[in-house]
Amino acid sequence: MLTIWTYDWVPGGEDFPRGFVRDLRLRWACEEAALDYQVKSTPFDNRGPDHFAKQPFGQIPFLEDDGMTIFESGACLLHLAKKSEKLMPRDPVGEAAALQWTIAALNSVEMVSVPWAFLSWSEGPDNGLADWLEKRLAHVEAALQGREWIAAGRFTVADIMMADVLRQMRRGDMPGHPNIRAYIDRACARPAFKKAFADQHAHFAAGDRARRI
Ligand SMILES: N[C@@H](CCC(=O)N[C@@H](CS)C(=O)NCC(=O)O)C(=O)O
Repeated sequence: MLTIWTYDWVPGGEDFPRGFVRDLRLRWACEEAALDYQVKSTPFDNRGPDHFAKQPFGQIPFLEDDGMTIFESGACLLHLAKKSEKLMPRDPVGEAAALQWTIAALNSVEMVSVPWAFLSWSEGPDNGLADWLEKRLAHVEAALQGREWIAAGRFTVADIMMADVLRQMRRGDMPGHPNIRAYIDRACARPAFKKAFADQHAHFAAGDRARRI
C-alpha cells in the first residue's frame, strides 16, 4: 500500500490553495494507474522532527512505499511511474520523452512560474518576471501545437506534472496561449484528475471540521 502524505489542513478558501496543493499530483498519478494508496496527514501548524525527517524542507507531499520514503513531487511521480506503464511508456524513446518533459515542467516552467506567482501577489501579474514567463509559455505553446499530450503521443506522467504546473498559475483563459488553455482543460477533464481534486477538497474540509471541535 502506498501512502501519500499531505498536511492535515491548509488555510485559505475553496479556490486556493485547496485544489492546488501538490499532493494532488500524487493522488492523480495513483488514480490514473489504479494504484492502491491511502492518504495520511502531518500537522500544518506544528511541523515536528518526524516531518522534517521525511521532508527536509518541512513541506509536503512525500510518499511512503514499502518502508521507504521519498519527497519532492517530481521524484514521487517518477517513482510511481515505475509501477505502471500507464504513467510511463516502456519503450526507450517514449520513456525519454516523458522523462524530459516531466523535468522540463519542473525545471524550465515551474522554476519561473512559482517566483512569478509570488511576485504577482505583491506586484501584480505584470511584474519583473512576466517577460521571462511569457517566453517559457510561448515555447510550451509551440510544443503543444498539434499535440494532445506533451510527450510520447499519449498521456503520461509528464502531463500530470506539466498540466499541474501550468494550472497553478491560474492565469484565467491563458491569453495568447490557446494550446495551453485547451491542454489544461483536457487534463482537468480526466476522471482521475477530478477524483484527486475532489478528494483533496474533502480532505481539507475534514481538517476544517477537526479544528472546530
Ligand atoms: N518542490 C516541492 C515543493 C513542495 C511545496 O511547495 N509544497 C507546498 C504545498 S503545495 C508546501 O509544503 N508549502 C509549505 C511550505 O513551504 O512551508 C515539490 O514539488 O514537492
